Amino acid sequence: MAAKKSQQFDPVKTLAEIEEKFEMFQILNEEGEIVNEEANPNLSDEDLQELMRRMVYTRILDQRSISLNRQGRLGFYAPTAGQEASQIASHFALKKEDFILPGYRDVPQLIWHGWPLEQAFLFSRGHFMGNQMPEGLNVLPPQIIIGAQYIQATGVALGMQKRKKDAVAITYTGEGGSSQGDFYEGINFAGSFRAPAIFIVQNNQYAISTPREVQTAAKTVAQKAVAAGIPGIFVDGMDPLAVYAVTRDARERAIKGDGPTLIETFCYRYGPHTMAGDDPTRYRTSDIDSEWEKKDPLVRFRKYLESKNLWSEEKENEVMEQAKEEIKAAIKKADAAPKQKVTDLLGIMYEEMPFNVKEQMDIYKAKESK
Ligand SMILES: Cc1ncc(C[n+]2csc(CCOP(=O)(O)OP(=O)(O)O)c2C)c(N)n1
Repeated sequence: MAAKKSQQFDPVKTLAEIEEKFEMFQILNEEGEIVNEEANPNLSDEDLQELMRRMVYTRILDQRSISLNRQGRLGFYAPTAGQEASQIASHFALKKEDFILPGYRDVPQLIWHGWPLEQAFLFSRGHFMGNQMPEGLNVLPPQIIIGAQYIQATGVALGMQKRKKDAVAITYTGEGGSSQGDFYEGINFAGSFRAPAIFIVQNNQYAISTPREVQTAAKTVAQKAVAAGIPGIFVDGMDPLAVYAVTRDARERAIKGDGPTLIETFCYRYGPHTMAGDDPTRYRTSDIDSEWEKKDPLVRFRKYLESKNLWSEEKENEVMEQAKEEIKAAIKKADAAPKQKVTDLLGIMYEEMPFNVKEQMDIYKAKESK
Protein backbone atom coordinates (compact mmCIF):
# COMPACT_ATOMS: atom_id res chain seq x y z
CA MET A 1 0.00 0.00 0.00
CA ALA A 2 1.37 3.43 -0.89
CA ALA A 3 2.19 5.72 2.02
CA LYS A 4 -0.34 8.45 2.57
CA LYS A 5 0.93 11.59 0.94
CA SER A 6 1.70 13.97 3.76
CA GLN A 7 0.76 17.61 3.59
CA GLN A 8 3.79 19.68 2.80
CA PHE A 9 5.41 21.16 5.90
CA ASP A 10 5.48 24.94 5.73
CA PRO A 11 8.38 26.20 7.89
CA VAL A 12 7.56 29.88 7.39
CA LYS A 13 3.96 29.42 8.47
CA THR A 14 5.02 27.24 11.39
CA LEU A 15 7.42 29.93 12.63
CA ALA A 16 4.74 32.61 12.34
CA GLU A 17 2.31 30.40 14.28
CA ILE A 18 4.83 29.76 17.04
CA GLU A 19 5.77 33.46 17.32
CA GLU A 20 2.14 34.51 17.51
CA LYS A 21 1.64 32.35 20.58
CA PHE A 22 4.16 34.38 22.61
CA GLU A 23 1.81 37.20 23.58
CA MET A 24 2.75 39.48 26.42
CA PHE A 25 1.38 38.33 29.77
CA GLN A 26 0.05 41.13 31.95
CA ILE A 27 -2.03 41.36 35.13
CA LEU A 28 -1.75 45.04 36.12
CA ASN A 29 -2.01 47.59 33.32
CA GLU A 30 -0.33 50.98 33.09
CA GLU A 31 -3.25 52.61 34.92
CA GLY A 32 -2.81 50.31 37.89
CA GLU A 33 -5.92 48.25 37.08
CA ILE A 34 -6.16 44.48 37.21
CA VAL A 35 -6.83 43.32 33.66
CA ASN A 36 -6.44 39.59 34.26
CA GLU A 37 -8.30 38.75 37.46
CA GLU A 38 -7.96 35.02 36.87
CA ALA A 39 -4.17 35.27 37.07
CA ASN A 40 -4.08 37.70 40.03
CA PRO A 41 -1.71 36.09 42.56
CA ASN A 42 -3.88 37.54 45.36
CA LEU A 43 -1.00 38.53 47.57
CA SER A 44 -1.91 39.52 51.12
CA ASP A 45 -2.10 43.23 51.95
CA GLU A 46 1.17 42.95 53.87
CA ASP A 47 2.91 41.31 50.91
CA LEU A 48 1.63 43.95 48.50
CA GLN A 49 2.97 46.68 50.78
CA GLU A 50 6.29 44.90 51.24
CA LEU A 51 6.72 44.51 47.48
CA MET A 52 6.06 48.24 47.02
CA ARG A 53 8.41 49.10 49.89
CA ARG A 54 11.21 47.10 48.28
CA MET A 55 10.69 48.71 44.88
CA VAL A 56 10.69 52.23 46.32
CA TYR A 57 13.77 51.45 48.42
CA THR A 58 15.53 50.04 45.34
CA ARG A 59 14.76 53.17 43.27
CA ILE A 60 16.38 55.27 46.03
CA LEU A 61 19.35 52.90 46.19
CA ASP A 62 19.79 53.39 42.45
CA GLN A 63 19.64 57.19 42.71
CA ARG A 64 22.09 57.24 45.62
CA SER A 65 24.46 54.79 43.92
CA ILE A 66 24.57 57.01 40.83
CA SER A 67 25.43 60.09 42.84
CA LEU A 68 27.96 58.23 45.00
CA ASN A 69 29.60 57.05 41.77
CA ARG A 70 29.70 60.63 40.46
CA GLN A 71 31.34 61.74 43.70
CA GLY A 72 34.01 59.07 43.18
CA ARG A 73 32.80 57.12 46.23
CA LEU A 74 31.68 54.05 44.24
CA GLY A 75 33.34 52.25 41.35
CA PHE A 76 31.51 50.01 38.90
CA TYR A 77 27.77 50.58 38.84
CA ALA A 78 25.02 49.50 36.41
CA PRO A 79 21.79 51.51 36.95
CA THR A 80 18.56 49.65 37.72
CA ALA A 81 15.70 52.22 37.54
CA GLY A 82 12.88 50.97 35.33
CA GLN A 83 13.69 47.34 36.09
CA GLU A 84 12.25 47.16 39.64
CA ALA A 85 9.29 44.95 38.74
CA SER A 86 11.53 42.64 36.77
CA GLN A 87 14.11 42.37 39.55
CA ILE A 88 12.22 42.79 42.83
CA ALA A 89 8.95 41.02 41.94
CA SER A 90 10.79 37.99 40.51
CA HIS A 91 12.89 37.86 43.66
CA PHE A 92 9.74 38.20 45.78
CA ALA A 93 8.64 34.75 44.53
CA LEU A 94 11.81 33.11 45.90
CA LYS A 95 12.70 31.52 49.20
CA LYS A 96 15.87 31.92 51.25
CA GLU A 97 17.08 28.46 50.18
CA ASP A 98 16.95 29.37 46.48
CA PHE A 99 20.28 30.21 44.85
CA ILE A 100 20.76 33.40 42.83
CA LEU A 101 23.31 33.71 40.01
CA PRO A 102 23.14 37.39 39.08
CA GLY A 103 24.51 39.56 36.32
CA TYR A 104 26.18 42.90 37.05
CA ARG A 105 22.83 44.79 37.06
CA ASP A 106 21.26 42.46 39.63
CA VAL A 107 22.56 43.96 42.86
CA PRO A 108 18.98 44.61 44.17
CA GLN A 109 17.99 40.94 44.15
CA LEU A 110 21.15 40.12 46.12
CA ILE A 111 20.43 42.86 48.64
CA TRP A 112 16.90 41.55 49.23
CA HIS A 113 18.27 38.02 49.52
CA GLY A 114 20.53 39.22 52.35
CA TRP A 115 23.73 40.70 50.86
CA PRO A 116 24.66 43.53 53.25
CA LEU A 117 24.60 46.94 51.54
CA GLU A 118 28.13 47.78 52.62
CA GLN A 119 29.36 44.65 50.87
CA ALA A 120 27.60 45.67 47.66
CA PHE A 121 29.42 49.00 47.91
CA LEU A 122 32.74 47.23 48.50
CA PHE A 123 32.06 45.00 45.47
CA SER A 124 31.48 48.16 43.43
CA ARG A 125 34.88 49.41 44.55
CA GLY A 126 36.53 46.13 43.54
CA HIS A 127 37.30 45.29 47.17
CA PHE A 128 37.62 41.56 47.88
CA MET A 129 35.50 41.83 51.05
CA GLY A 130 32.48 42.64 48.88
CA ASN A 131 32.60 39.19 47.37
CA GLN A 132 32.93 37.31 50.64
CA MET A 133 29.31 36.29 50.98
CA PRO A 134 27.93 35.74 54.50
CA GLU A 135 27.61 32.09 55.53
CA GLY A 136 24.30 30.61 54.36
CA LEU A 137 23.59 33.32 51.76
CA ASN A 138 22.85 31.42 48.57
CA VAL A 139 24.26 33.72 45.93
CA LEU A 140 27.24 34.19 43.69
CA PRO A 141 28.75 37.66 43.20
CA PRO A 142 27.44 39.52 40.12
CA GLN A 143 28.80 38.07 36.89
CA ILE A 144 30.51 40.43 34.44
CA ILE A 145 31.01 37.90 31.61
CA ILE A 146 27.78 38.12 29.62
CA GLY A 147 25.73 34.92 29.86
CA ALA A 148 28.29 32.85 31.82
CA GLN A 149 25.92 32.56 34.78
CA TYR A 150 23.44 30.58 32.66
CA ILE A 151 25.69 27.54 32.56
CA GLN A 152 26.60 27.92 36.22
CA ALA A 153 22.91 28.14 37.13
CA THR A 154 22.27 24.82 35.44
CA GLY A 155 25.13 23.31 37.43
CA VAL A 156 23.83 24.68 40.72
CA ALA A 157 20.29 23.48 39.87
CA LEU A 158 21.56 19.98 39.07
CA GLY A 159 23.38 19.94 42.39
CA MET A 160 20.14 20.82 44.17
CA GLN A 161 18.30 18.11 42.27
CA LYS A 162 20.89 15.51 43.26
CA ARG A 163 20.70 16.57 46.91
CA LYS A 164 16.89 16.46 46.72
CA LYS A 165 16.55 20.04 47.91
CA ASP A 166 13.25 21.88 47.62
CA ALA A 167 14.94 24.86 46.05
CA VAL A 168 15.75 26.38 42.68
CA ALA A 169 18.65 28.16 41.03
CA ILE A 170 17.64 31.41 39.38
CA THR A 171 19.75 33.44 37.00
CA TYR A 172 19.45 36.75 35.20
CA THR A 173 20.89 38.17 32.02
CA GLY A 174 19.84 40.79 29.44
CA GLU A 175 18.47 40.27 25.92
CA GLY A 176 22.03 40.85 24.71
CA GLY A 177 23.08 37.90 26.89
CA SER A 178 20.52 35.72 25.10
CA SER A 179 22.70 35.92 21.98
CA GLN A 180 25.60 34.23 23.78
CA GLY A 181 26.43 30.54 23.38
CA ASP A 182 26.36 30.12 27.15
CA PHE A 183 22.68 31.08 27.16
CA TYR A 184 21.71 28.24 24.77
CA GLU A 185 24.01 25.70 26.43
CA GLY A 186 22.58 26.57 29.84
CA ILE A 187 18.89 26.31 28.94
CA ASN A 188 19.43 23.22 26.77
CA PHE A 189 21.37 21.28 29.39
CA ALA A 190 18.92 22.27 32.13
CA GLY A 191 16.05 21.13 29.92
CA SER A 192 17.56 17.70 29.22
CA PHE A 193 18.05 16.98 32.91
CA ARG A 194 14.91 18.77 34.10
CA ALA A 195 17.08 20.89 36.37
CA PRO A 196 15.17 23.07 38.85
CA ALA A 197 16.29 26.34 37.27
CA ILE A 198 14.65 29.64 36.37
CA PHE A 199 16.27 31.60 33.56
CA ILE A 200 15.31 35.26 33.44
CA VAL A 201 16.14 37.50 30.50
CA GLN A 202 15.56 41.12 31.40
CA ASN A 203 14.86 42.62 28.02
CA ASN A 204 15.55 46.28 28.78
CA GLN A 205 15.63 47.07 25.03
CA TYR A 206 19.36 47.81 24.71
CA ALA A 207 22.62 45.91 25.03
CA ILE A 208 24.72 49.00 25.71
CA SER A 209 23.77 50.88 22.49
CA THR A 210 22.55 47.89 20.44
CA PRO A 211 18.75 48.01 20.19
CA ARG A 212 16.57 44.96 20.69
CA GLU A 213 15.57 44.93 16.97
CA VAL A 214 19.09 44.11 15.82
CA GLN A 215 19.85 41.69 18.65
CA THR A 216 17.95 38.79 17.08
CA ALA A 217 15.48 37.98 14.30
CA ALA A 218 13.31 36.23 16.88
CA LYS A 219 10.15 38.15 17.73
CA THR A 220 10.60 37.35 21.42
CA VAL A 221 13.47 36.00 23.48
CA ALA A 222 10.94 33.80 25.29
CA GLN A 223 10.33 31.70 22.16
CA LYS A 224 13.96 30.54 22.28
CA ALA A 225 12.74 28.18 25.00
CA VAL A 226 10.93 26.14 22.33
CA ALA A 227 14.22 24.94 20.84
CA ALA A 228 15.35 23.75 24.27
CA GLY A 229 12.01 22.02 24.88
CA ILE A 230 11.20 24.06 27.96
CA PRO A 231 8.38 26.52 28.77
CA GLY A 232 9.05 30.12 27.76
CA ILE A 233 7.07 33.14 28.95
CA PHE A 234 6.97 36.66 27.57
CA VAL A 235 5.88 38.89 30.43
CA ASP A 236 5.30 42.61 30.95
CA GLY A 237 8.46 43.37 32.90
CA MET A 238 7.01 46.65 34.24
CA ASP A 239 4.12 44.78 35.90
CA PRO A 240 5.11 43.53 39.36
CA LEU A 241 2.10 41.22 39.74
CA ALA A 242 2.68 39.48 36.40
CA VAL A 243 6.41 39.04 37.02
CA TYR A 244 5.71 37.70 40.51
CA ALA A 245 3.06 35.25 39.26
CA VAL A 246 5.15 33.74 36.45
CA THR A 247 8.22 33.38 38.65
CA ARG A 248 6.17 31.75 41.43
CA ASP A 249 4.70 29.28 38.90
CA ALA A 250 8.13 28.55 37.40
CA ARG A 251 9.43 27.85 40.89
CA GLU A 252 6.54 25.50 41.66
CA ARG A 253 7.11 23.57 38.43
CA ALA A 254 10.83 23.30 39.12
CA ILE A 255 10.32 22.03 42.68
CA LYS A 256 7.79 19.45 41.45
CA GLY A 257 10.42 18.05 39.09
CA ASP A 258 8.98 19.58 35.92
CA GLY A 259 12.21 21.28 34.95
CA PRO A 260 13.31 24.79 34.05
CA THR A 261 11.49 27.84 32.63
CA LEU A 262 12.72 30.74 30.55
CA ILE A 263 11.11 34.10 31.38
CA GLU A 264 11.57 37.22 29.26
CA THR A 265 10.69 40.37 31.20
CA PHE A 266 9.94 43.19 28.75
CA CYS A 267 11.19 46.35 30.44
CA TYR A 268 13.39 49.42 30.15
CA ARG A 269 16.44 50.90 31.78
CA TYR A 270 16.02 54.63 32.30
CA GLY A 271 19.68 55.30 33.04
CA PRO A 272 22.89 54.71 31.14
CA HIS A 273 24.24 51.19 30.60
CA THR A 274 26.81 51.71 33.35
CA MET A 275 28.38 54.77 34.96
CA ALA A 276 31.55 54.28 32.92
CA GLY A 277 30.75 56.86 30.24
CA ASP A 278 27.73 55.52 28.33
CA ASP A 279 25.54 58.31 26.92
CA PRO A 280 22.04 56.97 26.06
CA THR A 281 21.08 60.17 24.20
CA ARG A 282 23.36 58.95 21.39
CA TYR A 283 21.18 55.93 20.66
CA ARG A 284 17.64 56.76 21.84
CA THR A 285 15.36 59.77 22.00
CA SER A 286 13.64 61.39 24.96
CA ASP A 287 10.30 60.43 23.32
CA ILE A 288 11.16 56.77 23.77
CA ASP A 289 12.08 57.46 27.41
CA SER A 290 8.73 59.21 28.02
CA GLU A 291 6.75 56.37 26.44
CA TRP A 292 8.37 53.92 28.84
CA GLU A 293 7.98 56.21 31.84
CA LYS A 294 4.22 55.88 31.34
CA LYS A 295 4.60 52.17 32.04
CA ASP A 296 6.66 52.72 35.20
CA PRO A 297 6.32 49.83 37.68
CA LEU A 298 6.30 52.07 40.76
CA VAL A 299 3.66 54.41 39.33
CA ARG A 300 1.24 51.66 38.36
CA PHE A 301 1.75 49.68 41.58
CA ARG A 302 1.31 52.85 43.65
CA LYS A 303 -2.00 53.53 41.87
CA TYR A 304 -3.14 49.98 42.50
CA LEU A 305 -2.22 50.04 46.20
CA GLU A 306 -3.77 53.48 46.70
CA SER A 307 -7.01 52.20 45.19
CA LYS A 308 -6.97 49.55 47.90
CA ASN A 309 -6.06 52.08 50.62
CA LEU A 310 -2.75 50.29 51.17
CA TRP A 311 -0.33 53.12 50.29
CA SER A 312 0.09 56.83 50.89
CA GLU A 313 2.57 59.62 50.28
CA GLU A 314 3.46 59.47 53.96
CA LYS A 315 4.30 55.78 53.77
CA GLU A 316 6.40 56.33 50.68
CA ASN A 317 8.33 59.17 52.34
CA GLU A 318 9.04 56.96 55.34
CA VAL A 319 10.51 54.26 53.08
CA MET A 320 12.59 56.82 51.22
CA GLU A 321 13.97 58.26 54.45
CA GLN A 322 14.78 54.83 55.80
CA ALA A 323 16.58 53.91 52.58
CA LYS A 324 18.65 57.09 52.65
CA GLU A 325 19.64 56.54 56.30
CA GLU A 326 20.62 52.92 55.73
CA ILE A 327 22.60 53.76 52.61
CA LYS A 328 24.45 56.49 54.48
CA ALA A 329 25.34 54.09 57.29
CA ALA A 330 26.43 51.40 54.83
CA ILE A 331 28.74 53.66 52.86
CA LYS A 332 30.32 54.73 56.16
CA LYS A 333 30.94 51.07 56.99
CA ALA A 334 32.41 50.46 53.53
CA ASP A 335 34.73 53.45 54.03
CA ALA A 336 35.97 51.87 57.26
CA ALA A 337 37.05 48.63 55.54
CA PRO A 338 40.83 48.15 55.57
CA LYS A 339 42.64 49.13 52.39
CA GLN A 340 42.97 46.16 50.08
CA LYS A 341 46.40 44.57 49.68
CA VAL A 342 47.66 42.27 46.93
CA THR A 343 48.32 39.58 49.54
CA ASP A 344 44.63 39.76 50.56
CA LEU A 345 43.63 38.85 47.02
CA LEU A 346 46.22 36.07 46.66
CA GLY A 347 45.39 34.67 50.07
CA ILE A 348 41.69 34.06 49.39
CA MET A 349 41.99 32.41 45.97
CA TYR A 350 42.83 28.81 46.88
CA GLU A 351 42.22 26.50 49.78
CA GLU A 352 45.72 25.14 49.22
CA MET A 353 48.01 27.66 47.66
CA PRO A 354 49.85 26.45 44.53
CA PHE A 355 53.64 26.96 44.56
CA ASN A 356 53.64 29.76 41.94
CA VAL A 357 51.07 31.79 43.87
CA LYS A 358 53.07 31.15 47.03
CA GLU A 359 56.15 32.63 45.34
CA GLN A 360 54.19 35.77 44.43
CA MET A 361 52.76 35.90 47.92
CA ASP A 362 56.26 36.01 49.40
CA ILE A 363 57.31 38.79 47.01
CA TYR A 364 54.26 40.92 47.86
CA LYS A 365 54.54 40.23 51.59
CA ALA A 366 58.05 41.63 51.48
CA LYS A 367 56.90 44.69 49.48
CA GLU A 368 53.95 45.40 51.75
CA SER A 369 56.03 45.20 54.92
CA LYS A 370 58.28 48.05 53.75
C1 LIG B 1 31.33 37.69 27.05
C2 LIG B 1 31.23 39.18 27.06
N1 LIG B 1 31.18 39.87 25.91
C3 LIG B 1 31.08 41.22 25.91
C4 LIG B 1 31.06 41.92 27.09
C5 LIG B 1 30.94 43.44 27.08
N2 LIG B 1 29.59 43.83 27.47
C6 LIG B 1 29.33 44.27 28.71
S1 LIG B 1 27.72 44.63 28.95
C7 LIG B 1 27.30 44.21 27.38
C8 LIG B 1 25.87 44.31 26.89
C9 LIG B 1 24.96 43.36 27.57
O1 LIG B 1 23.63 43.67 27.29
P1 LIG B 1 22.41 42.86 27.87
O2 LIG B 1 22.76 41.41 27.96
O3 LIG B 1 21.22 43.21 27.10
O4 LIG B 1 22.28 43.36 29.38
P2 LIG B 1 22.01 44.79 30.00
O5 LIG B 1 23.36 45.45 30.19
O6 LIG B 1 21.14 45.54 29.06
O7 LIG B 1 21.37 44.55 31.32
C10 LIG B 1 28.46 43.81 26.68
C11 LIG B 1 28.46 43.39 25.27
C12 LIG B 1 31.12 41.16 28.30
N3 LIG B 1 31.06 41.73 29.51
N4 LIG B 1 31.19 39.80 28.25
